[in-house]
Amino acid sequence: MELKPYDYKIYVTGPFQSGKTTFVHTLDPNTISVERPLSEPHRGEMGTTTTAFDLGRVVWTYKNPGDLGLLMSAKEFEKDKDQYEGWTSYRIEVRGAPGQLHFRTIREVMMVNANGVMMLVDASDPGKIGEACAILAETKDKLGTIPLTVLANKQDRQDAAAPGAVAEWLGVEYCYGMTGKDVVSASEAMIQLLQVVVGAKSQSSESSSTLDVVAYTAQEE
Ligand SMILES: Nc1nc2c(ncn2[C@@H]2O[C@H](COP(=O)(O)OP(=O)(O)OP(=O)(O)O)[C@@H](O)[C@H]2O)c(=O)[nH]1
Ligand SMILES: [Mg+2]
Repeated sequence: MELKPYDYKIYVTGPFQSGKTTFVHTLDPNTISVERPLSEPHRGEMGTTTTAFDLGRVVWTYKNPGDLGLLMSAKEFEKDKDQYEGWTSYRIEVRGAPGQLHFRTIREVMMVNANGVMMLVDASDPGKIGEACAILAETKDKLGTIPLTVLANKQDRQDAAAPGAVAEWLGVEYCYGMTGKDVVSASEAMIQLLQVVVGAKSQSSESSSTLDVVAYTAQEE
């Protein structure tokens, strides 16, 4: 029926090794990722790095307006969709970007048509704040005034700074704490942003102040 494969697109960005690929896979285990092994360990771990993109598909569904509802992979929703008959459901494309600064051109392609942004920062790695600021500036420059949430990621680590401290590092008003490895934490963070994205779309420009608690528009910075 419809040609567009999704209702909203969420762009996931942030510096090198901030946890973007992990986060997208937590939300959708069927995510397609283009990556390669790291050439040297990063903070003691020999992981992978994204060289093109992560492409995940999730569905956000809720019974009554204002409900947090449920977030699940598109595959899981397909399987159980009879259960959600009569609920409001949105198909979401989750598009992760490469964090290495020299992949800027790829990031610019990946963010096209985004309706919202999740900017992940490793709260235990203050050394990456310069790169985080550069990526935040590049994102705002290209996407303008769309809802954007800054996430102080890896809150499960003992050395993670609190979200308020990460907000200060970046000079932003608000940062939301997340553990991208954890499905509850990752889903909550995504739903918070989707509430703003979906609400913002159906509302006039005088958006309600409650929405600003979890996300701010780039123009306000
Ligand atoms: N403790 C902890 N580690 C995490 C979390 N999320 C990711 N990591 C680790 O952080 C490292 C980088 O994770 P990735 O998901 O590959 O990060 P990325 O942002 O996609 O990295 P690039 O593609 O190189 O930009 C890996 O060693 C992950 O295991 C988290 O929530 N908690
Ligand atoms: Mg990655």
